[in-house]
Amino acid sequence: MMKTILVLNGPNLNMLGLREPEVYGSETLADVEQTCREYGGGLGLVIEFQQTNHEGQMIEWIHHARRRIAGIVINPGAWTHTSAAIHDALIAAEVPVIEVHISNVHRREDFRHFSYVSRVAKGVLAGFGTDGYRMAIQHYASSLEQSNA
Ligand code: CA2
Repeated sequence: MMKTILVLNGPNLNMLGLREPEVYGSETLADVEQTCREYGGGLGLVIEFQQTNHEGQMIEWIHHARRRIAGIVINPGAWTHTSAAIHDALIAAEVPVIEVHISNVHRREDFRHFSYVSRVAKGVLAGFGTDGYRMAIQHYASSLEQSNA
């Protein structure tokens, strides 16, 4: 059976490509979704792609991943730096997590240097623009292939 990767995006990422292109690039979130679906599909993965501006909705999607999803790719947006609730939900889901940031958060304001999510992530990608999403999917494709071998 095809494995599913859940790609989650937090607050304001629906604005991608519409404002601040110098920080976040010119691709829209719909472009990123299409790239993830095509790239993941080519690697034999099903991609579920979601964005929300509501923290409770994000927590529900993370809970629903339990025992159903092979890996989570999450750009938690500003919740990265504030949300113990998302940290706790990711632990409860018991699904591997890769944290993605389009910008290099460590080159930016101090408040972006701390992440609640990194503590529970297998790996973190920051500063590779939207390529980070593909890099995370590629990692799951190769690690899932190895675990099937
Ligand atoms: O670099 C990233 O991917 C971030 O997760 C993006 C968040 C920010 O709070 C994190 O510190 C780093 C912000 C997402 C907002 O995205 C926008 C995109 C275009 C225009 C306005 C906001």
